[in-house]
Amino acid sequence: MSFFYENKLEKQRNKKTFFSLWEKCPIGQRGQRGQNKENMSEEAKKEDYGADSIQALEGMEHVRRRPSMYIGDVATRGLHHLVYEVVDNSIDEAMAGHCDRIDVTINEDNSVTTEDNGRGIPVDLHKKEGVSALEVVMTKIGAGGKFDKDSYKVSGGLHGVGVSVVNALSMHLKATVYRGGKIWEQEYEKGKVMYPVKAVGESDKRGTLITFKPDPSIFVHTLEYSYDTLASRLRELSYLNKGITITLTDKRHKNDKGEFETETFYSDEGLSEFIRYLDATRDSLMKDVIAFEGEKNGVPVEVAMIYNTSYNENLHSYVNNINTHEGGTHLSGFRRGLTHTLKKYADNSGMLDKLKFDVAGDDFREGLTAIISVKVAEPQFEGQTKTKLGNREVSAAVSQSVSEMLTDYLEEHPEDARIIVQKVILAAQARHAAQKAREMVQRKTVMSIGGLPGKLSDCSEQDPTKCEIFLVEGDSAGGTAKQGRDRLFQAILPLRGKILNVEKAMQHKVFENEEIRNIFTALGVTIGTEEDSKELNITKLRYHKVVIMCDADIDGSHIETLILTFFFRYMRELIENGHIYIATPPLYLVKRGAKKQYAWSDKERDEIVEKFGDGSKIQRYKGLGEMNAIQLWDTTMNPEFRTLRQIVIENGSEADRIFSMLMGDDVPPRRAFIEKNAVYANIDA
Ligand code: 0RA
Repeated sequence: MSFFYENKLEKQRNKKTFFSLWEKCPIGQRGQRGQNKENMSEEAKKEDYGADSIQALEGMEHVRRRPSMYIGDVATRGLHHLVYEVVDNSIDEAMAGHCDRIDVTINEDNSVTTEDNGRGIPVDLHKKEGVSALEVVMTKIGAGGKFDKDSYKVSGGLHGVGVSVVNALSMHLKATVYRGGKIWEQEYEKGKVMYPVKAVGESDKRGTLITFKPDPSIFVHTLEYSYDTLASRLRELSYLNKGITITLTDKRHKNDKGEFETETFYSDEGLSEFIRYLDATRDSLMKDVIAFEGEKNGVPVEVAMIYNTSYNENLHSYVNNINTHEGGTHLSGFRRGLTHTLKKYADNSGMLDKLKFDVAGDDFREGLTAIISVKVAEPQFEGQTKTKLGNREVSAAVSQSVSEMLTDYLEEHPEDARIIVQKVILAAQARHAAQKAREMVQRKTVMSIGGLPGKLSDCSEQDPTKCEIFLVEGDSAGGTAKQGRDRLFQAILPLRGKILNVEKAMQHKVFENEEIRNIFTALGVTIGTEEDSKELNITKLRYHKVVIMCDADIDGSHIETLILTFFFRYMRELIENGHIYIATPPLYLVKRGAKKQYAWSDKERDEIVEKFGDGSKIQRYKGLGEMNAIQLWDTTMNPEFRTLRQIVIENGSEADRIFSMLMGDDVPPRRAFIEKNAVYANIDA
């Protein structure tokens, strides 16, 4: 089972992604990223300024001083956000019916070029500003949208801030517009115009071409684009906006055949194809995806869904192409419409008559994979990560659309309808069984102190924000960690071997599992309320850092995957709130005489050997157990020197797909993935 974390070994210091799903943020000494510094640009750090002066700042200047306010952060996410921002403008053109092709290229120097065949940004004189409209679009914050008020901007990145923000945060940007038979051009440095818009030639092409190079003084953590990250977002966009051809080309290196890696994303059917892509490794209960689109009270609603044999609910919701991780009114509208319609159908069918207990909302969504995509003219985003839709009116619009369209569907497809109701009944029965198991978890946690697992070595600090818990593979490594830790703020919970694969287990099996119950109780997390049996309560979370610490080998990475799968399916909020980390123990110790140094990759090992010279001795750490308590503390647990990788969900639907593939039943796609990603094979050889 050698499939995890090549990146950890090969590139662990450089923030690379965890097969395109996870961003690894090195924290601690290597790649220090304090919260405050993180959100401030270099320029802002140099100069102190008060609230008044912010208002006086010109828009572009403000973007450079407070980039995180516009693009979320200045790490990997923000860097990629620049591309999404430009592409969003092209998507807008496409949605307005003027564009059907978008080409994205990562250039050799990590600059990015996007080209579309839309109308081209207007270049004529902007009356109010007295310069070319192109210049206004590129240099005025908030001017990025269309000028004609009829076409509202529905697409938009995290904040939908416009290309001028990309311009402000680029050391260089060149805009080329093909429009009215001519080629127009303008260049900028850090958002400042280098020369007035000029015609540089003739062409009957139409469209906009933008090349930008992110400013290293802003993006201090990394300038390296991840092909996989961009690819999964562009793929998602192509499903969400059918009929647009989007390409991605990586010009940084060539493959064995001497070609640049390139992919074309195109979807003819949109969401129903997206469902098939996401559910490729699950067994579906019906032949076709249930899909409908419509409009209610001015809200365009698109839904695609299918039931599969799994026990998981996978709902992915989007507003204006933005993944709304935290859900919101459109998602609750969908749930309500679905429950209401299926319940009515099931009641009328008589199939529930023999059931001795009630069917709950959850039961209608077990084994359901669904995508809800709505377009909202003025979306209000709320929640911790501003990905929760707040617009009240959307709830009724979605719920009514879903009710109407699903009612018709069930009437026209009685066979599918029967399959769904049967699945619902099974889910209700299983939930009934799970209830008791879950109550055991709850009772234990509620009773606190006395209820803590016997295997937990707790810390003495009471303030959860200062506390860490290490989930350690195996009792023996657990013992070492217990000796090596700082007992003031570090708790240790050893886990026995391989924890349950929750991807394949029914809920009640999960709650009956002792290791999993220990995790719940140790963390102080409870689950289940009257209305929603899966709702998490993390308000009593006892440790704000939950660190998974496994051997740096094949088994260790498998256990890491099992634990991450558990958190992803059962405590996703902990991941979303940034509480889950992975420890990175070293792979080697290189010694020569009194000199010694640890290495986290083969490359690093070789560099140290070179530095130390002949006579260097290399010790390979096969597992945590080979280190003594002091070594484990020094390399892996001491906050001053360790590297923790924070687990971040970069793309929710892609993460879901990969987890179901890795942990599910379908072998061939898993093997293909492993072969593409594995590196342990040659490390252990
Ligand atoms: C402002 C107005 C119009 C189009 C655009 C901007 C526009 C922006 C971008 C950014 C990337 N590609 C783009 N394509 C178009 C409307 C133009 C008109 O009315 O002719």
